[in-house]
Amino acid sequence: MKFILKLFISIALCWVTNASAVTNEEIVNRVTQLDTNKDGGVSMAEAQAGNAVRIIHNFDQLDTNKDGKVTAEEIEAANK
Ligand SMILES: [Ca+2]
Ligand SMILES: [Ca+2]
Repeated sequence: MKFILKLFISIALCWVTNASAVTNEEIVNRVTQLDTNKDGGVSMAEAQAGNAVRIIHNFDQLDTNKDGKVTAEEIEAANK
């Protein structure tokens, strides 16, 4: 019984870890795709060009350092 419980917990932990890794990878991929001038962040113009509705609507909240572009790190921080 204890063994089954341990097994279940390790599977659950593994699933949670994998799920968050995929999410972060997806964010990085999306930012890379939208970042057409390759300066490491998505500007409002780039978000509009890529039709990134979630970034457009939340731009001010996502751009925490107010440099006019949203980075993958800023989106990850907002997702926590
Ligand atoms: Ca850019
Ligand atoms: Ca920023």
